[in-house]
Amino acid sequence: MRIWKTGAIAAAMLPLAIAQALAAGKDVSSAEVQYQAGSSPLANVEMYQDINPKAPPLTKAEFDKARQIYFERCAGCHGVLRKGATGKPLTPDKTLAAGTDYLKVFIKYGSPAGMPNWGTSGELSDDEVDLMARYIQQTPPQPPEYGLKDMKATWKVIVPPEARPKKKMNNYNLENIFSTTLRDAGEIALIDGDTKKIISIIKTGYAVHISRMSASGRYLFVIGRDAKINMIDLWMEKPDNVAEIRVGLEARSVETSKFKGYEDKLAIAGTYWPPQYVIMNGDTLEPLKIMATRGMTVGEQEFHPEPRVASIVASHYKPEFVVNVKETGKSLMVNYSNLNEITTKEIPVSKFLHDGGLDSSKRYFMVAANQSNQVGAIDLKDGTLAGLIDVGKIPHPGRGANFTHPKYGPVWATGHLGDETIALIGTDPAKHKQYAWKMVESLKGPGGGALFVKSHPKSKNLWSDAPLNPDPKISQSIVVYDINNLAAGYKTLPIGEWSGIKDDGAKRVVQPEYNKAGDEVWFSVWSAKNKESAIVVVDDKTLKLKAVIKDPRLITPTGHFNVYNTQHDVY
Ligand code: DHE
Repeated sequence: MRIWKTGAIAAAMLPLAIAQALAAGKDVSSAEVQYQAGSSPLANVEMYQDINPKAPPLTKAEFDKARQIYFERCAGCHGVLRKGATGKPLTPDKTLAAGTDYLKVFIKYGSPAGMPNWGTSGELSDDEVDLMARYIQQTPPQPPEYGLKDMKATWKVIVPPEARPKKKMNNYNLENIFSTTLRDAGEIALIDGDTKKIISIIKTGYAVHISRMSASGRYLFVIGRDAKINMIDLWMEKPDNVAEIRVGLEARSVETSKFKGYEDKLAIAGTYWPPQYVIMNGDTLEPLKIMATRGMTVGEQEFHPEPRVASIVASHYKPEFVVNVKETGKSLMVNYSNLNEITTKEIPVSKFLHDGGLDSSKRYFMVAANQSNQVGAIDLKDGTLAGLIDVGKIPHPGRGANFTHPKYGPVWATGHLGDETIALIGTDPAKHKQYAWKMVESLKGPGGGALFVKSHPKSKNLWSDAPLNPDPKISQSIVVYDINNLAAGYKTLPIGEWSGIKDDGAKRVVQPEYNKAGDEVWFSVWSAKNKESAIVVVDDKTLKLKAVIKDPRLITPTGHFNVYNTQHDVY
């Protein structure tokens, strides 16, 4: 695992004003940089080179190479249009003033505020550092827009609804199947939760981010980072793709309608680029309605040209999807009952909305505003912001974890990327009003770099991973708390070691996920694509190893989703 050295040398060499302009702000941990700096599929998209005569020249070949490097390494933090996201803006007004030499130092050595040391780490050669310093002084190229016609050109109904089975045609216990992302293989594995055998490996888009279930539990939807959605019919003799579509150039979220009367009727996906979401037919993925998210930010109320769509959740209270828009910091309540004259209510929450999940009553959606160090509680019944809670540094809940705290009643938990704590937030304004929408407790964990927490209504355990912690002892383990004795602290289980993997792979332990019964917990042990990975299953009661699933086809497993728990929002 790379640990970014943020450069004291670089800071010392740079004039203060430039250091401040380009890197000022909060410290960024190596975990955070690693997390944000994932490659964007936009790296392979052809873009128009707009030449600014004031900037150092670039040939077309240099422009194409630099664009590719930018989208592979920089866009996650600095934004597609370089307007700044979690990293600082890199627009020509700022970069031209800094000049090539200063920028080269910055790129080569990094900065104390979290800019990676791309040159001294060996990731970029001196020539590439020079190229990037020139590139970011030029006008940022804009990737193409992507409308209905583009979507339709990629849309395939592989098995039309009338040709699909009328009943379940296999003997699998569908509710206990796990859909596991095989990130770098562009596939998912369907794993039988009862027998722990792989049912099938299904080709998908690149680096599937999440799996979501239709309300009935029949259809599984997965979305790749390249915005390709696959719709898988679990009723088939051998579950497989029945429809697919590419809804944009880069994406992370997909969801389906769950309100009574609309079960399995619609699907929705949000894109990072272009900044928009699309509502589709739930049977076929036919794109029906595209809505843009460009607009004003909360707080300063400034226009943002590329506010990405982060998490999306279906309401159980109304025919609505909650679409969380990252850079503008708004949750949109999108009413899908009339797609022709669609209504959306905009709830200002806090900037940098990212991931989140429902509370145990399913009335409130708890969404992390990660760079704002806050969690918003959206009331899906009243369509209001019930609370905005200050938590630790960079909350990252996944969908979070719900349990009943012995003192505070129902709480929802999130871990943090930027510190070692787990925040517990009271979620029951009816019976525990004094604790509702407050951080009632902050548990101490082993270190930062946590991504996912999990619990289950039938369990007394709370689990937390820390796959991005720079210490392999922490990233290769899991911690577990006894909900009835949180004061006792956590126990550490060496999942990476239990996997029995002998090679020197990263063995990052990622995402606890319960089986349907709530008596075992599954973990991915995630190594690079040329190294062995595994899934480790632990008995929830005894905390002992129950099974290790290994197979050469299990390449880079990351997220995994139990059908029943995903369908019913159990976490
Ligand atoms: Fe994720 C959820 C975005 C990096 C694994 N991730 C999400 C969601 C968003 C998001 C918006 C919420 C979707 C929803 O609920 O509708 N993730 C991003 C990024 O932008 C980011 C920071 C950088 C990137 O380049 O993608 C990023 N994510 C990662 C990873 O590095 C992880 C660990 C491995 C991977 O596959 O890339 C990862 N993200 C996940 C998983 C979920 C997720 C497993 C679903 C959690 C859940 O419980 O639902």
